[in-house]
Amino acid sequence: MSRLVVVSNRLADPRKPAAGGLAVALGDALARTGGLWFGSSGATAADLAPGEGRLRTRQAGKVLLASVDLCAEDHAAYYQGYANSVLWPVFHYRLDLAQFDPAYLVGYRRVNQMFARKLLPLLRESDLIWVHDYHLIPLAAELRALGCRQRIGFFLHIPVPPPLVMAALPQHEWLMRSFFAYDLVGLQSEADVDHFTRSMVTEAGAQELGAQRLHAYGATVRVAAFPIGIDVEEFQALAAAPDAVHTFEALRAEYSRRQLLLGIDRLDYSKGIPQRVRAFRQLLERYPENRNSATLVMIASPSRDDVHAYADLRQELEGLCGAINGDYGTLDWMPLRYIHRTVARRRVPGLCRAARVGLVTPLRDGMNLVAKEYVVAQDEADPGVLVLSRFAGAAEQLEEALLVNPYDTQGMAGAIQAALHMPLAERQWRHQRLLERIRRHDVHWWRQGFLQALEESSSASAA
Ligand code: ADQ
Repeated sequence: MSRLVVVSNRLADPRKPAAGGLAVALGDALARTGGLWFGSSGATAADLAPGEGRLRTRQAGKVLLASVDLCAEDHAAYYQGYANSVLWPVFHYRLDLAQFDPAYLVGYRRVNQMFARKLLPLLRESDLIWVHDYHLIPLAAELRALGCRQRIGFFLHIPVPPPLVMAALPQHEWLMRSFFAYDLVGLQSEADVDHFTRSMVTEAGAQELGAQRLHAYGATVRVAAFPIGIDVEEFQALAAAPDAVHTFEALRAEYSRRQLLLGIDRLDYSKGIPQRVRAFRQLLERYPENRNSATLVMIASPSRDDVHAYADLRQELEGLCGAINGDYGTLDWMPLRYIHRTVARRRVPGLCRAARVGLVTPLRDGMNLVAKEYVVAQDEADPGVLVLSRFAGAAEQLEEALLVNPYDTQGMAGAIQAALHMPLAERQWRHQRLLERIRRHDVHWWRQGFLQALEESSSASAA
């Protein structure tokens, strides 16, 4: 069995439960093969110059954790700049929010080159390398330039936009070319595979070879959908533990005569949070029987505060939330509770279970794991209803959710009304089907599927 090497922008200690399902699932696989996890530490060091990094290694059980400190300038250009102010908005179809500063791209390349230099000496000949997400797209090309011949796979956690959106990215040819240094590219959904393939064919002149293979620039890459799942058993264990049970009981008692709706996200413009608030307002307006009853709890964890677009979103949201409470609140009922904080992971299942309706309404999302967590947390005898944006990757799998268009405020209000008043039998059959699919396609299925496909691929350098 090959040793697994995971590379991601940030390291998480897989032994800490707060790390979440993905870190735990990758940690399991790493522990089995005695692996290496490589990424940035998130810390910046004043004594480093651009392009320099300080590597630290630490053994955590059978896993070697290797993290790299950057200088503040590199962190700003690579992480806040190119990754989060260019790739994130463009890949979420938000060209209006992208900041195409050429210095960002220079920093992004510089940091990826430095990561390749730091990683190369840690590699063994038979390693299987799994690179994660948009921060590291050119990493394989940089490793290959240094002579790395191991198999390298890439998984993109965010969506792929259609070809003409991708083409708006200055130097997109360079970015596309860098995907061909991988042996396998995994995407979240079939829609993403379609967009990716069409971009490569129209913009990079790639040939489709069949069997999910694309050929361009003298290399062949396999591209396929590997929809990510959650660790169902871990989440169920979390749901049965005291913190989640207490959270559930406290909310049930508080809302015994009211209906609770829940939204949990990072505060990000891709998550459709203002659109959700507008739909909730419309619900109260059009269906007055919900006044003094339906209560929306929204927990939005702080995210990327240092990027401009996020501060604007925060302001917009505070205005919308304040206006609803001002217009519809009474002395003993506030329609909306907006909390700009991260809740402890161990309380999330209790929150989900207490909510009659789970609102997951992104304008675009690679997958969205909250949708899956909400379903798994429900009481099978009396389950709540998932209202899910059709623009989340999860919608391809979760057809029995009430699928909505978050841009259609009236339509979304109608779906929320239907969810609040759905008969028990319908709630149960929808829930059973969703749960069954989420169980079958969990995070272990995802990881095994990807790694097996990578094992089977021949190295790009050998092709
Ligand atoms: P994100 O956009 O960060 O990730 P998402 O899938 O929505 O993520 O959630 C990830 C985790 O964060 C979930 O386990 C959720 O419970 C937790 N979480 C979110 N908000 C929280 C809050 N306010 N408090 C506590 N916990 C919170 C990217 C892509 C997604 C893709 C994932 C995984 O953007 O589309 O699903 O990666 O591939």
